[in-house]
Amino acid sequence: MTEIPDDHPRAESLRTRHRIEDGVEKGITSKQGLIAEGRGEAFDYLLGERTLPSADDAERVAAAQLLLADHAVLSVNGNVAALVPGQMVELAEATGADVEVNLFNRTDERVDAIADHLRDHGAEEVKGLAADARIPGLDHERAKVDADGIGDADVVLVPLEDGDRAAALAEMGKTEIVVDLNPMSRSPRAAAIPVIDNVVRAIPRMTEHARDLADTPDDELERIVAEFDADEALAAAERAIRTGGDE
Ligand code: PTJ
Repeated sequence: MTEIPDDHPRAESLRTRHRIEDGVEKGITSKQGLIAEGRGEAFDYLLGERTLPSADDAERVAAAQLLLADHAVLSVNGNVAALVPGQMVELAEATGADVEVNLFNRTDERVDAIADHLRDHGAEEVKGLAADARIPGLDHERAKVDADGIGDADVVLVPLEDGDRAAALAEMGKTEIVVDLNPMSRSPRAAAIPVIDNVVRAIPRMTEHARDLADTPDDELERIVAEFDADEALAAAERAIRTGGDE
């Protein structure tokens, strides 16, 4: 891999790209994951490769929602496993959530490789290997979930994917938090809490917020969640893209 100098104007973005390449080489990330990364990079560029204030608000609301959940599950696909494996485990620990592998291009080899990778990054239990329940209305591999994981969850964090599972989970009455760089994509539009930010920035910030909110009473957490306006969060990100920076 070519050394990326720290003073390169897009150093962080290039390092992220290399992590996805590495994920493909290790059998964690699908080749389509490279294309998804390219789509994400384009939106991140338009957003100024930074966390917008509206995204930081959404990350705090997401943390409050995860802390309030009876059973929260963080869904992990091949891109998320390559980009933020340890950070997902930390978020799970900070919020009491489970971690579950859920893949669009599902093969047993990739599920096992991702589960091992998450364990290498500190996960004690990884769900998604049993795949003994189905999300109704989905006819592809992403419908396969664990009955005692996403099947049972009341809150699901869905970072970075296409929109149909997001809509199907919402249909099942689950509260969804979606992280996606494209505010016009179907998944964040189906979410109760859309987070328009790069997963590499969003997940550590959610963990920080969860730690700050750890001792907050439930009624205060409920107020934080109730005051969130999903449409406004999406509109703020779209404005930032269209105006070249301002929300
Ligand atoms: O590992 P698998 O088999 O489950 O497959 C995962 C991918 C991501 C390949 C699959 O879900 C897919 O093809 O997704 P799409 O339809 O390309 O959508 C990916 C979405 O994630 C797009 O809206 C991108 O803008 C967004 N995205 C890409 N990279 C990032 C991102 N959002 C946040 N952070 C990123 N780093």
